[in-house]
Amino acid sequence: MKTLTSESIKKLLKTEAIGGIIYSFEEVGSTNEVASELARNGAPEGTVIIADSQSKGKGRLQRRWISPPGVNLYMSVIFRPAIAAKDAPLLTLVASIALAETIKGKEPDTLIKWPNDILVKGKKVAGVLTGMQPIGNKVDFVIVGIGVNINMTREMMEREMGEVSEIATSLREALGYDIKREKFASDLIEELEIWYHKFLKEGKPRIIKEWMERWGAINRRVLVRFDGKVIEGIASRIDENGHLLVKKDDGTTEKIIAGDVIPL
Ligand code: BT5
Repeated sequence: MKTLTSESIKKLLKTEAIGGIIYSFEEVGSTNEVASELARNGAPEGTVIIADSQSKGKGRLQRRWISPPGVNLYMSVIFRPAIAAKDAPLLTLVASIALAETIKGKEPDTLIKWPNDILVKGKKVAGVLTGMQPIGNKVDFVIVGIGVNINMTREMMEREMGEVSEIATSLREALGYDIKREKFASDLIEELEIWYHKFLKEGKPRIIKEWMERWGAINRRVLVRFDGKVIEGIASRIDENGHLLVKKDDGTTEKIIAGDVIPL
């Protein structure tokens, strides 16, 4: 089995701002943790960390990201934008748009699921986990971690993921053929660069608008679990902070900062 190396990705990359430095590892606990450590030690913006497998891949809210070797992409990018700390979650949206664009080039049935999932044919193919280190009320660095199921077969997903495999998919499963991971990684880095620069130049409204155009649940009836509560209503939009607004049947609107959405 071929591991994913920084050289193989750099050979294909047309950009330098992101991916000018790429560290690749056979196995780490979590690429987000390696990235945080490097960022704390001064690694520049655009540094990319990739691992062939993760022993402690992380999702949100202490959840696990299943990260077997040889088949997928586990990548973290260090950003150092001159923005307010409260705007750091916008980078999750930037990464989701970049992911959706990279995947849509191969499979048109690609949608974003709030806040950080990418669905292909209705199943989760990728997730984004963003971490931030502030200095005062500004950002010191943001780590954007991206996991994409690329060449896992259904059989592998069932074996590695158990029940989770029912809601998961891979690009290979959707497309019916293997994808070159280094090409996918370089395409994704290029999209990240495009959308990150749009964010820096044009600001939040452009990103919110582009994100909503790729969102699968706009004006759909949803059930949301958050803060130990469950509500039902119409997912109307996200606000300028990326929080989800759900209009309940009693006419009031609930703002959700972190939670899980199930379309009804
Ligand atoms: C996420 O969390 O979707 C964020 C995933 C981010 C993973 C990347 S990999 C590189 C970087 N380093 C890390 O340590 N993490 C990032 P969340 O929305 O909480 O989704 C987690 C849930 O997705 C789990 O509870 C499972 O139900 C499901 N899941 C776990 N592994 C999966 C996989 N490989 N494919 C699809 N679904 C999965």
